[in-house]
Amino acid sequence: MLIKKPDDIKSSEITSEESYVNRRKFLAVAGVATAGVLGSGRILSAMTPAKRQDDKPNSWTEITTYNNYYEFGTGKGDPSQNATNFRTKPWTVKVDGLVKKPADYQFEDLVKPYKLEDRTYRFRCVEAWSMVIPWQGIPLAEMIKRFEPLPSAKYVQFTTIMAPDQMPGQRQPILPWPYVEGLRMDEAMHPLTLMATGLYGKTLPNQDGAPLRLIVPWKYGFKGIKAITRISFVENQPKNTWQLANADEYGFFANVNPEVDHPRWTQSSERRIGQFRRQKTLMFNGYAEQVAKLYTGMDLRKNF
Ligand SMILES: Nc1nc2c(c(=O)[nH]1)N[C@H]1C(S)=C(S)[C@@H](COP(=O)(O)O)O[C@H]1N2
Ligand SMILES: [Mo]
Repeated sequence: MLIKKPDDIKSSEITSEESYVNRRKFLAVAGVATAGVLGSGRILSAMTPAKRQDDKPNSWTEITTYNNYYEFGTGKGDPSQNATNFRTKPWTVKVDGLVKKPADYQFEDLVKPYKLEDRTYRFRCVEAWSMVIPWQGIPLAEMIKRFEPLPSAKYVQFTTIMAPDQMPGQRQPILPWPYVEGLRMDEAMHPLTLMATGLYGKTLPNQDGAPLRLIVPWKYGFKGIKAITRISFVENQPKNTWQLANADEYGFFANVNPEVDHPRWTQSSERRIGQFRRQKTLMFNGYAEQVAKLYTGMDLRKNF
Protein backbone atom coordinates (compact mmCIF):
# COMPACT_ATOMS: atom_id res chain seq x y z
CA MET A 1 0.00 0.00 0.00
CA LEU A 2 1.25 3.44 -0.83
CA ILE A 3 1.18 5.70 2.17
CA LYS A 4 2.89 8.98 2.74
CA LYS A 5 6.25 8.62 4.43
CA PRO A 6 6.99 11.27 7.03
CA ASP A 7 9.44 13.10 4.82
CA ASP A 8 7.01 13.25 1.90
CA ILE A 9 4.70 15.35 4.01
CA LYS A 10 5.30 19.07 4.12
CA SER A 11 6.86 20.16 7.40
CA SER A 12 3.97 22.59 7.82
CA GLU A 13 1.63 19.61 8.08
CA ILE A 14 3.46 17.76 10.83
CA THR A 15 6.12 17.59 13.43
CA SER A 16 6.72 13.95 12.77
CA GLU A 17 8.83 12.98 15.76
CA GLU A 18 6.11 14.23 18.04
CA SER A 19 4.42 11.32 19.69
CA TYR A 20 1.27 13.00 20.83
CA VAL A 21 -0.74 12.82 17.68
CA ASN A 22 -1.72 9.39 16.48
CA ARG A 23 -1.05 9.85 12.81
CA ARG A 24 -1.93 6.37 11.63
CA LYS A 25 -5.46 7.26 10.65
CA PHE A 26 -4.39 10.44 8.89
CA LEU A 27 -1.68 8.61 6.97
CA ALA A 28 -4.13 6.00 5.67
CA VAL A 29 -6.48 8.70 4.45
CA ALA A 30 -3.69 10.78 2.91
CA GLY A 31 -2.39 7.66 1.14
CA VAL A 32 -5.65 7.13 -0.72
CA ALA A 33 -5.69 10.76 -1.83
CA THR A 34 -2.03 10.64 -2.93
CA ALA A 35 -2.46 7.49 -5.01
CA GLY A 36 -5.19 9.24 -6.97
CA VAL A 37 -3.05 12.29 -7.69
CA LEU A 38 0.18 10.58 -8.75
CA GLY A 39 0.45 8.82 -12.10
CA SER A 40 1.18 5.10 -11.89
CA GLY A 41 4.63 5.68 -13.40
CA ARG A 42 5.56 7.90 -10.51
CA ILE A 43 4.33 5.29 -8.06
CA LEU A 44 6.35 2.58 -9.82
CA SER A 45 9.55 4.61 -9.84
CA ALA A 46 9.08 5.43 -6.18
CA MET A 47 8.79 1.70 -5.46
CA THR A 48 11.83 0.64 -7.50
CA PRO A 49 14.79 0.01 -5.21
CA ALA A 50 17.23 2.84 -5.80
CA LYS A 51 20.89 2.16 -6.45
CA ARG A 52 23.20 3.51 -3.78
CA GLN A 53 23.55 7.19 -4.54
CA ASP A 54 26.73 9.12 -4.17
CA ASP A 55 27.77 10.47 -0.82
CA LYS A 56 28.52 13.99 -1.99
CA PRO A 57 28.22 16.36 0.98
CA ASN A 58 25.04 18.38 1.29
CA SER A 59 25.37 22.11 0.80
CA TRP A 60 25.95 24.61 3.60
CA THR A 61 22.47 25.97 2.93
CA GLU A 62 20.82 22.55 3.20
CA ILE A 63 22.65 21.69 6.42
CA THR A 64 21.90 25.04 8.05
CA THR A 65 18.29 25.62 7.02
CA TYR A 66 16.75 22.13 7.34
CA ASN A 67 17.13 21.33 11.04
CA ASN A 68 15.58 19.61 14.01
CA TYR A 69 16.08 21.63 17.18
CA TYR A 70 12.83 21.81 19.07
CA GLU A 71 14.13 24.38 21.54
CA PHE A 72 13.85 26.79 18.59
CA GLY A 73 10.61 25.47 17.11
CA THR A 74 9.32 22.26 15.54
CA GLY A 75 9.47 23.35 11.89
CA LYS A 76 12.57 22.50 9.85
CA GLY A 77 13.11 26.19 9.08
CA ASP A 78 12.51 27.42 12.63
CA PRO A 79 16.01 26.88 14.10
CA SER A 80 17.78 28.91 11.39
CA GLN A 81 15.26 31.71 11.97
CA ASN A 82 15.09 31.66 15.76
CA ALA A 83 18.61 30.69 16.90
CA THR A 84 20.50 33.63 15.39
CA ASN A 85 20.89 35.48 18.71
CA PHE A 86 21.51 32.43 20.90
CA ARG A 87 24.50 33.18 23.17
CA THR A 88 27.27 30.56 22.95
CA LYS A 89 29.90 32.73 24.68
CA PRO A 90 30.75 32.35 27.50
CA TRP A 91 29.98 28.63 27.61
CA THR A 92 30.56 26.24 30.51
CA VAL A 93 30.45 22.45 30.40
CA LYS A 94 29.95 20.71 33.73
CA VAL A 95 31.71 17.34 33.90
CA ASP A 96 30.55 15.28 36.85
CA GLY A 97 29.67 11.85 38.20
CA LEU A 98 32.04 8.89 38.17
CA VAL A 99 35.26 10.63 37.05
CA LYS A 100 38.58 11.53 38.67
CA LYS A 101 38.53 15.03 37.17
CA PRO A 102 35.08 16.53 37.57
CA ALA A 103 35.07 20.27 36.85
CA ASP A 104 33.28 23.16 35.24
CA TYR A 105 35.25 23.57 32.02
CA GLN A 106 35.16 26.76 29.99
CA PHE A 107 34.52 25.88 26.33
CA GLU A 108 37.90 27.30 25.26
CA ASP A 109 39.78 25.21 27.85
CA LEU A 110 37.84 22.13 26.89
CA VAL A 111 38.81 22.28 23.20
CA LYS A 112 42.27 23.87 23.47
CA PRO A 113 44.35 20.66 23.87
CA TYR A 114 43.05 19.12 20.64
CA LYS A 115 43.58 19.51 16.94
CA LEU A 116 40.17 19.74 15.29
CA GLU A 117 39.49 16.93 12.83
CA ASP A 118 37.39 17.08 9.67
CA ARG A 119 35.01 14.14 9.37
CA THR A 120 32.40 13.76 6.65
CA TYR A 121 29.67 11.41 7.86
CA ARG A 122 26.33 10.17 6.65
CA PHE A 123 23.54 11.53 8.83
CA ARG A 124 20.21 9.67 9.09
CA CYS A 125 17.24 11.15 10.92
CA VAL A 126 14.71 8.73 12.40
CA GLU A 127 12.14 10.55 10.20
CA ALA A 128 13.77 8.84 7.16
CA TRP A 129 15.57 11.80 5.62
CA SER A 130 19.33 11.92 5.39
CA MET A 131 22.28 14.13 4.52
CA VAL A 132 26.05 13.90 4.21
CA ILE A 133 27.71 16.38 6.53
CA PRO A 134 31.34 17.55 6.75
CA TRP A 135 31.69 18.03 10.50
CA GLN A 136 34.67 19.36 12.34
CA GLY A 137 35.40 18.37 15.92
CA ILE A 138 37.18 16.29 18.50
CA PRO A 139 36.91 12.51 18.87
CA LEU A 140 34.82 12.12 22.02
CA ALA A 141 37.19 9.38 23.27
CA GLU A 142 40.06 11.86 23.48
CA MET A 143 37.99 14.30 25.49
CA ILE A 144 36.72 11.57 27.82
CA LYS A 145 40.21 10.20 28.54
CA ARG A 146 41.14 13.56 29.98
CA PHE A 147 38.31 13.38 32.52
CA GLU A 148 39.59 9.97 33.73
CA PRO A 149 36.34 8.06 34.17
CA LEU A 150 36.23 5.47 36.96
CA PRO A 151 35.77 1.77 36.10
CA SER A 152 32.27 2.02 37.60
CA ALA A 153 31.23 4.52 34.87
CA LYS A 154 29.23 2.46 32.38
CA TYR A 155 27.33 5.22 30.55
CA VAL A 156 27.73 8.89 29.66
CA GLN A 157 24.79 11.27 29.86
CA PHE A 158 24.68 14.58 27.97
CA THR A 159 22.42 17.53 28.75
CA THR A 160 21.47 20.54 26.61
CA ILE A 161 21.47 24.00 28.14
CA MET A 162 18.24 25.12 29.84
CA ALA A 163 17.64 28.69 28.65
CA PRO A 164 13.92 29.35 28.22
CA ASP A 165 14.62 33.09 27.91
CA GLN A 166 16.55 32.36 24.71
CA MET A 167 14.84 29.19 23.56
CA PRO A 168 11.17 29.74 22.81
CA GLY A 169 10.47 26.00 22.56
CA GLN A 170 11.51 25.51 26.18
CA ARG A 171 8.67 27.79 27.27
CA GLN A 172 6.24 25.15 26.05
CA PRO A 173 5.86 21.49 27.02
CA ILE A 174 6.79 20.22 23.54
CA LEU A 175 9.31 17.81 25.07
CA PRO A 176 10.50 17.22 28.64
CA TRP A 177 13.25 19.86 28.99
CA PRO A 178 16.19 20.00 29.07
CA TYR A 179 16.98 17.66 26.17
CA VAL A 180 19.11 14.72 27.36
CA GLU A 181 20.96 11.88 25.63
CA GLY A 182 23.18 8.99 26.57
CA LEU A 183 25.75 6.54 25.24
CA ARG A 184 27.19 3.33 26.60
CA MET A 185 30.86 3.86 27.46
CA ASP A 186 32.14 1.72 24.57
CA GLU A 187 29.96 3.71 22.13
CA ALA A 188 31.24 6.97 23.56
CA MET A 189 34.85 5.75 23.22
CA HIS A 190 34.42 4.48 19.66
CA PRO A 191 36.74 6.31 17.23
CA LEU A 192 33.83 7.36 14.98
CA THR A 193 32.07 9.25 17.78
CA LEU A 194 32.68 12.97 17.49
CA MET A 195 32.14 16.05 19.62
CA ALA A 196 31.43 18.51 16.84
CA THR A 197 32.46 22.15 17.05
CA GLY A 198 32.29 23.02 13.37
CA LEU A 199 30.87 22.45 9.92
CA TYR A 200 32.69 22.83 6.57
CA GLY A 201 35.75 23.97 8.55
CA LYS A 202 33.83 26.87 10.10
CA THR A 203 32.41 27.41 13.57
CA LEU A 204 29.23 25.42 14.11
CA PRO A 205 26.14 27.53 13.35
CA ASN A 206 23.72 27.90 16.25
CA GLN A 207 20.97 25.92 14.52
CA ASP A 208 23.32 22.94 14.17
CA GLY A 209 24.09 22.82 17.89
CA ALA A 210 26.79 25.38 18.71
CA PRO A 211 29.06 25.45 20.49
CA LEU A 212 29.26 21.70 21.10
CA ARG A 213 27.12 18.85 19.77
CA LEU A 214 27.39 15.10 19.65
CA ILE A 215 27.71 13.07 16.42
CA VAL A 216 27.28 9.30 16.42
CA PRO A 217 27.03 8.50 12.70
CA TRP A 218 25.65 4.93 12.99
CA LYS A 219 22.70 6.08 15.12
CA TYR A 220 19.58 8.06 14.31
CA GLY A 221 20.05 11.81 14.34
CA PHE A 222 18.26 12.41 17.61
CA LYS A 223 21.27 10.97 19.47
CA GLY A 224 23.19 14.04 18.25
CA ILE A 225 22.33 16.28 21.19
CA LYS A 226 23.01 19.98 20.65
CA ALA A 227 24.31 22.82 22.85
CA ILE A 228 25.80 20.44 25.43
CA THR A 229 26.35 21.99 28.83
CA ARG A 230 26.81 18.90 31.00
CA ILE A 231 28.55 15.53 30.62
CA SER A 232 27.85 13.06 33.44
CA PHE A 233 29.43 9.65 33.95
CA VAL A 234 26.95 7.23 35.46
CA GLU A 235 26.53 3.58 36.36
CA ASN A 236 23.02 2.94 35.05
CA GLN A 237 21.62 3.39 31.55
CA PRO A 238 20.18 6.92 31.40
CA LYS A 239 16.99 7.65 29.48
CA ASN A 240 17.04 9.98 26.50
CA THR A 241 14.48 12.66 25.67
CA TRP A 242 12.67 10.77 22.92
CA GLN A 243 12.38 7.69 25.13
CA LEU A 244 10.94 9.87 27.88
CA ALA A 245 8.47 11.32 25.38
CA ASN A 246 7.48 7.95 23.86
CA ALA A 247 9.21 4.75 24.99
CA ASP A 248 7.24 2.57 22.55
CA GLU A 249 8.69 4.41 19.56
CA TYR A 250 12.20 5.43 20.64
CA GLY A 251 14.80 3.37 22.46
CA PHE A 252 18.14 3.98 24.11
CA PHE A 253 20.33 2.57 21.33
CA ALA A 254 18.67 4.11 18.25
CA ASN A 255 21.05 2.32 15.91
CA VAL A 256 20.11 2.85 12.27
CA ASN A 257 18.47 -0.45 11.29
CA PRO A 258 16.57 -0.88 8.01
CA GLU A 259 15.08 -4.14 9.36
CA VAL A 260 13.35 -2.59 12.36
CA ASP A 261 10.61 -0.19 11.32
CA HIS A 262 9.39 2.70 13.37
CA PRO A 263 5.85 1.81 14.52
CA ARG A 264 4.48 4.53 12.20
CA TRP A 265 6.75 4.28 9.11
CA THR A 266 9.36 2.19 7.37
CA GLN A 267 13.06 2.58 8.10
CA SER A 268 14.11 0.50 5.08
CA SER A 269 14.69 3.53 2.86
CA GLU A 270 15.44 7.22 3.12
CA ARG A 271 15.31 10.45 1.16
CA ARG A 272 18.62 12.23 0.85
CA ILE A 273 17.89 15.95 1.16
CA GLY A 274 18.44 17.50 -2.29
CA GLN A 275 17.75 14.26 -4.16
CA PHE A 276 14.46 12.95 -5.48
CA ARG A 277 14.90 9.19 -5.57
CA ARG A 278 14.72 7.36 -2.28
CA GLN A 279 17.59 5.07 -1.45
CA LYS A 280 17.95 2.01 0.71
CA THR A 281 18.97 2.58 4.27
CA LEU A 282 22.08 0.64 5.26
CA MET A 283 22.57 -1.31 8.49
CA PHE A 284 24.23 0.95 11.04
CA ASN A 285 23.92 3.70 8.43
CA GLY A 286 26.73 2.08 6.43
CA TYR A 287 29.13 1.85 9.37
CA ALA A 288 28.48 -1.83 10.21
CA GLU A 289 32.06 -2.87 9.55
CA GLN A 290 33.27 -0.49 12.23
CA VAL A 291 30.54 -0.84 14.86
CA ALA A 292 28.59 -4.11 14.50
CA LYS A 293 30.90 -5.80 16.98
CA LEU A 294 29.70 -3.47 19.74
CA TYR A 295 26.33 -5.23 19.59
CA THR A 296 27.19 -8.92 19.14
CA GLY A 297 24.76 -11.10 21.04
CA MET A 298 22.20 -8.31 21.45
CA ASP A 299 18.68 -8.64 20.08
CA LEU A 300 18.46 -5.48 17.96
CA ARG A 301 14.66 -5.77 17.67
CA LYS A 302 14.37 -5.55 21.42
CA ASN A 303 17.23 -3.09 21.88
CA PHE A 304 16.06 -0.57 19.27
N1 LIG B 1 18.99 19.83 22.08
C1 LIG B 1 18.50 19.23 20.99
N2 LIG B 1 19.30 18.42 20.28
C2 LIG B 1 18.81 17.80 19.17
C3 LIG B 1 17.46 17.95 18.77
C4 LIG B 1 16.65 18.82 19.55
O1 LIG B 1 15.44 19.02 19.27
N3 LIG B 1 17.19 19.45 20.64
N4 LIG B 1 16.99 17.27 17.66
C5 LIG B 1 17.72 16.03 17.29
C6 LIG B 1 17.27 15.48 16.01
S1 LIG B 1 15.78 14.70 16.00
C7 LIG B 1 18.05 15.52 14.90
S2 LIG B 1 17.58 14.74 13.46
C8 LIG B 1 19.33 16.28 14.88
C9 LIG B 1 19.31 17.27 13.73
O2 LIG B 1 20.58 17.86 13.58
P1 LIG B 1 20.79 18.95 12.43
O3 LIG B 1 19.72 19.97 12.57
O4 LIG B 1 22.15 19.53 12.66
O5 LIG B 1 20.70 18.21 11.13
O6 LIG B 1 19.56 16.97 16.09
C10 LIG B 1 19.22 16.27 17.26
N5 LIG B 1 19.66 17.00 18.44
MO1 LIG C 1 15.72 13.36 13.98
